[in-house]
Amino acid sequence: MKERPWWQDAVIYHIYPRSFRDSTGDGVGDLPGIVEKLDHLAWLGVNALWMGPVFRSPQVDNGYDISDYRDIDPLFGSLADLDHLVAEAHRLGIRVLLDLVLNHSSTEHPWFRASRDNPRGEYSDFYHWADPAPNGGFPNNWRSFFSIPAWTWSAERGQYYINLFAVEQADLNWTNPRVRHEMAAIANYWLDRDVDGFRMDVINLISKAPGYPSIPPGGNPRGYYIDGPEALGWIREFRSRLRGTDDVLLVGETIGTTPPTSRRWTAAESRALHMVISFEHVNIDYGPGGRWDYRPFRSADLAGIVATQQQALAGSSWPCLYSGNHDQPRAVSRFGNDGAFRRESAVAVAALFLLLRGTPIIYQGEEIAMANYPFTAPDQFEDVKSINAIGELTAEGAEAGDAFARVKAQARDNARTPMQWDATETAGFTSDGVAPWFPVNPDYPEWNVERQRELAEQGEPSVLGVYRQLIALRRDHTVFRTGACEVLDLGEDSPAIAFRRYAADARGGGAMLVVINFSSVISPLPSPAKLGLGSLDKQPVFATHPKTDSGTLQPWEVSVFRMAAGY
Ligand code: TEU
Repeated sequence: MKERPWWQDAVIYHIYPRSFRDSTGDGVGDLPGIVEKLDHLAWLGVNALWMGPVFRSPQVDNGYDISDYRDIDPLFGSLADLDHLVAEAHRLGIRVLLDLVLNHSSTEHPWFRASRDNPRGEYSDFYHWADPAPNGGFPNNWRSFFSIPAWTWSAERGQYYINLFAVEQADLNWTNPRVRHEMAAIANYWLDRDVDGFRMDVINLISKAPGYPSIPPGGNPRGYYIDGPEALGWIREFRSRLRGTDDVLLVGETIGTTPPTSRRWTAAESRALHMVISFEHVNIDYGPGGRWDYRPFRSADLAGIVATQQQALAGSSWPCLYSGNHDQPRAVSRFGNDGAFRRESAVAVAALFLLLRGTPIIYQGEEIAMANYPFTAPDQFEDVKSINAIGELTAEGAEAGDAFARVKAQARDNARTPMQWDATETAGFTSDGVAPWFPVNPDYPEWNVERQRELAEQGEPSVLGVYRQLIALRRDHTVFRTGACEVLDLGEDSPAIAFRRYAADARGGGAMLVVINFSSVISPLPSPAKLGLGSLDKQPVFATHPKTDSGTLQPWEVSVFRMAAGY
């Protein structure tokens, strides 16, 4: 009987290294700082960590612009520090995933310099180069994800190159077999240093439509540079070249993909990716104008998206579950209520993303309900994506205040403030007297690990304590790790989200029902009859609120019921 892959029983903890813990006193997080805090991950009960890129980089996009794939940027430490981190994590039973950025490199990478400066040299087609259009303009109408054209002119080469992100991030040409060999060689270099797998940055963008055709007006980039024609085959080839056993985890970040394509990427028979980080639920509040055009959403909208994701990835595929990361506003601010119900809603969001079918990824700070930062002016943004967005919105005629308000709510900067460890001067992120690279959220005296751990150990309500309980619930009840999942239809107007976890091979017998009031108002408890289920055990196996009456759910209340046999 084939052993279950380790990641299907795991909970992964996502670290943004520059904001996790600064051990050297330079104001920036580093690898020894992560080692200092591994006991926090062990206490939570997570089984793996994914850390953002720590390779040599000019840091234009905070490390997602790599100039040397085989060395650690001195900002974060050394190769020896990396080896030590891996060894210490393994000693604690925590696997280590690195963040491989293989769609593009920094324009400071030697490959790019050679490709730019020597059009007939061996690196000439390591990147995507094209002549100007007949009118002298960009070769086509593609736009970058950072609000600028997807092409940049190189005077040295006399051609344009593709940059789907910042100008300083040039897209590698995976059509070139030598590029593909180099990509696998990079991965094997880190596998030889005992890492356990990779999160693969925007890996579904590596295949561009031949000839770089423009996208028809109002068209979608899918097939042009999202989920392009060769991507699946190249990823399958990449995986076939990896050393190590099938234990090596590949988590693809697949921006703009769809649930059916996610299924194809992760189906066992595809032998491509094991899981994908998809975006349907984190685009839920995008209006017609995209990220900076906020649109409110209802609980039923989120339940519908989650249901679609679960259905698409049932069977041999495997979902990846997350409520936020370094590219998203803070989950409690986006999905919850970071005002009157900050603790309760943070727990409700956690229950949704920790108890569905799939592998949860917890982003640093979610376990203590870290919230969006109270930015007051656009010059406080550090992220190239935010800065470019302000420029684009202003160029489109938005008033300065409107442009700022629209970016502030959704800025990636919100999730990049230093981790809040305690109530000392810089929340314990760096040494007293040292200015952190980015400001600490002023709410740190109340919202920090130390305070929440004290509350948890006193048996008082704390987000951190509930995260630990939910992780234990997954661990202790097999059905949460191996069971099938059915998200129940409670109707468009229901503020509740409910789903059933059950053994795929039989109904009931340890099946669980999770019911969450995903709102800030008291709501009717959906009746078991309405849920189409038989009687439930009267006492929940987990509840955030004492069951006073069976008719209502308190704001953001979570209850998990064992279901009677047969359901
Ligand atoms: O992100 C992909 C990406 O496009 C998001 O950053 C973007 O913000 C999107 O609109 C999310 O809704 C990956 C990395 O996670 C990100 O940090 C990098 O900036 C990007 O790729 C380029 O490497």
